Amino acid sequence: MEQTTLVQHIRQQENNTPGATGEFTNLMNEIMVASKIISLEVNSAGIGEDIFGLTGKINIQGEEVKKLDEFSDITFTKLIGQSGTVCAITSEEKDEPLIIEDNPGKYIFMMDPLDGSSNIDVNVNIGTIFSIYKKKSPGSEVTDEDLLQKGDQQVAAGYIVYGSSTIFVYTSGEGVHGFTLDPALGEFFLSHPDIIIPSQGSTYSVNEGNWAAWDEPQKDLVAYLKEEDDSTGRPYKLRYIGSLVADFHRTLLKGGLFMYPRDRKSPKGKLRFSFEAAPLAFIVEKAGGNATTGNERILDITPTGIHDRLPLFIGSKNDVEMAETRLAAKVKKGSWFQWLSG
Ligand code: AHM
Ligand code: MG
Repeated sequence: MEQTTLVQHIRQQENNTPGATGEFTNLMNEIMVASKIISLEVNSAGIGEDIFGLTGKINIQGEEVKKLDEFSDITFTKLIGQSGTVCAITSEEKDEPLIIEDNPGKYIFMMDPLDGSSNIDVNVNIGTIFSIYKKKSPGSEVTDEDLLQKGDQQVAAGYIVYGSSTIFVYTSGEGVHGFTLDPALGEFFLSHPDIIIPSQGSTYSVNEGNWAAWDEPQKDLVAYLKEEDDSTGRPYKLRYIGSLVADFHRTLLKGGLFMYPRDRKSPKGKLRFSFEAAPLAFIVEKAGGNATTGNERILDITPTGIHDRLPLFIGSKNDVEMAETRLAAKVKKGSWFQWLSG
């Protein structure tokens, strides 16, 4: 049986793009290599060197042992920064963007190098999320016009789940495709071509421990999902891993609704626009789903800072629409978050 590798797939997309120079292909290849290195490191975490978070240790080469999230950040930054394909890299791990002055390329790379960090040391799935934009501003200087682009300006986005197997999912605008790493061959093979999210699911995914800090519309929405009603398929099942990549991956394949609403502790929301919400919104829309803040399409948003946070409702089209409709119907004058957001 003929099997398509990730490298072949990326090259095919380049061949189908008139005027393509190969720069995007090179960038994607570097992302792939970095993800393989991190996959190997994640899968051997705990063997020998203690990489689970105890910094200050010295490894056999006399270097300080990095935490896995730091290791991922450094690996992606090194490989992509030297690839000649990007002029800036922003990372959830870094306060400021890294501007590439030596042999810059035309792309901007944004990443959450290892998402779900609370799950690293308990052997639960973690992942990488990335997003690619093209430099917009004229001249060689990288400006806010380049770093703070509207979500729908993404050229490509993807994520890698380091789980029972390592899966690389990406879209460059034409369909969403998933590749599974064959650990023996060290190669990603196409395992999930043209992913389409079911228009409705049967699960909801949210940190319900935050209930007391939610406003009334959010409580009403979750209470509604738990009611019994055969005609609408309720109650929904609850699934929450606490690693966005893993919760999103399940939602993409099986359908359903993932939510991280604003709450009293995080009045703006917890998840970040550039590193989490926007790339996953780009992917879910290309797979036929929806992503909103509860009342605004994520991809219509232009961030004001690289670490902007916002509420996220993402998943099956019907489920996200249902959530928006219920939230809107229940927003009453005087609800605390209306008051907060003026
Ligand atoms: P991180 O970037 O520090 O790992 O935080 C993001 C994670 C997401 O993976 C996940 O969806 C969410 O935080 C879980 O948050 P909580 O523990 O509040 O439920
Ligand atoms: Mg994160």
